[in-house]
Amino acid sequence: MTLLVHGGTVVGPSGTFLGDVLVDGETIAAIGAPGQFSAAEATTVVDATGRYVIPGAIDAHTHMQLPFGGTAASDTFETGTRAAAFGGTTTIIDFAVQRTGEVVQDGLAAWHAKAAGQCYVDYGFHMIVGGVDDDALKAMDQLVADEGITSFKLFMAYPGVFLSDDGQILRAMQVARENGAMIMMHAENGPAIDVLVRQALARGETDPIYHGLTRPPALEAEATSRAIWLASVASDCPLYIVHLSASQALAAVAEARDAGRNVFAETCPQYLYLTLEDQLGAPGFEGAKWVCSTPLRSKHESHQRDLWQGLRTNDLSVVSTDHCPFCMKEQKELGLGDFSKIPNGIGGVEHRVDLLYQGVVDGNISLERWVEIIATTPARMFGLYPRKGIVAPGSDADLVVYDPAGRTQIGVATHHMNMDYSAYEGVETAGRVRTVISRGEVIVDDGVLHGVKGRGRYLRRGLSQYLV
Ligand code: DUC
Ligand code: ZN
Ligand code: ZN
Repeated sequence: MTLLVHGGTVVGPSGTFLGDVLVDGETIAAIGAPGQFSAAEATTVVDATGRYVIPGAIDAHTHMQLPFGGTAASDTFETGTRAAAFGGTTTIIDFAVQRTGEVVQDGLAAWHAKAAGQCYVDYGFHMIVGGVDDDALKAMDQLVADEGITSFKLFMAYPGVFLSDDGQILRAMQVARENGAMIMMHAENGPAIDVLVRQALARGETDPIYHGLTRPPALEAEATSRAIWLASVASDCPLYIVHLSASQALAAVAEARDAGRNVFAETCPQYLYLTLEDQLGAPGFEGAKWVCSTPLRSKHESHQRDLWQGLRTNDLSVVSTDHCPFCMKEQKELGLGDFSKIPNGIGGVEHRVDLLYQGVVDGNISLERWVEIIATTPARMFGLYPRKGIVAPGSDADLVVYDPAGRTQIGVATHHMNMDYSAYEGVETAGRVRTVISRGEVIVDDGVLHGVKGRGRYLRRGLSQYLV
């Protein structure tokens, strides 16, 4: 079975060129000059004339059906990976969860059970270690050696739920330094935030905007710096700051990177486009739609400008979504009258490719950088490269044919995520996903789903390629 994508412009981090892509089975067989391969001999032909051919995008941060705040994220692996496919994302890396007192391997088995047979695209797992103890530390070694899980998320926030104290963080970092794994850090000072939350509620400040105001940039910056210093004590353990939103936290990452440290960071589309005032501060309870942590930041400060700059300078290496959707009805509504009870999360797995392409059109990033931050770097960062993240012979034939002349309307009426609202309702972006190919199979074409549930495979990952 061969598939030919012809007439397109292949885009990768190292350049852009007119080229035809020949796929044999599940992998890319060759890339040739336009017209080099015979269309008559291909089983399937995809016309990419006037369009970009990019590697299938990789969302390295999703939370399908995550139990949180008395409910669970509303996308299952089925609905979430289907939405991902529509948006040109052909790989997700989701977070399996271990909580205090639980066995890490049991948490992993539970995540495999949720995902197996459900996914439209390929998937891997990071592991959240919510209870760092002797057994959990041993389990980290076992997951790296046997399970293809090479990254572990720790929390400096959510006391009593996920939080690790500094001693636990240091011990996990020491283990990661030894086995080569990446520590992913939710860097917010949770105990200090909880004080501010209690004080706000005591003053009668219950609206969603207080979620943001009680999680100020200083408490993201403090935790980010602390994580960086703790990693230095663990002999420069590889550290990846997730969902970075504040300029001050970015400055700490940039300083560490300038010093040559194994420190990396991601941001998310919501921090690049949405703000504390315009979304979280929407009238009444509307702002609940945008309650996520870290929170949206003030438009009167430098955050968005600095985040785009960080993407250009590589102080921010990746854009992931932190896809963690909750419906307004019966989920976000749990926090009516008390912002601290609003489940934290925004759904966005379907729109990252388009929202970041808008960044190209707006002049914030180059075309090549777009591909790098949505596909190539996540693959290299999390041990999937060169199988994923690049259009090259031998790589999985995960391809997106992207139409720069198209437009994408974002809204609840058209999206495929299991959410009763859209965080980007009414937004229209330049560009449109036309054809999505996963391991040689057209799974979405012009807005029509062709892939089937269960075709997505679990990916065992290697170590990050960025470590020294
Ligand atoms: N942040 C969120 O917004 N949701 C889930 C967990 C997290 O860290
Ligand atoms: Zn987090
Ligand atoms: Zn997350």
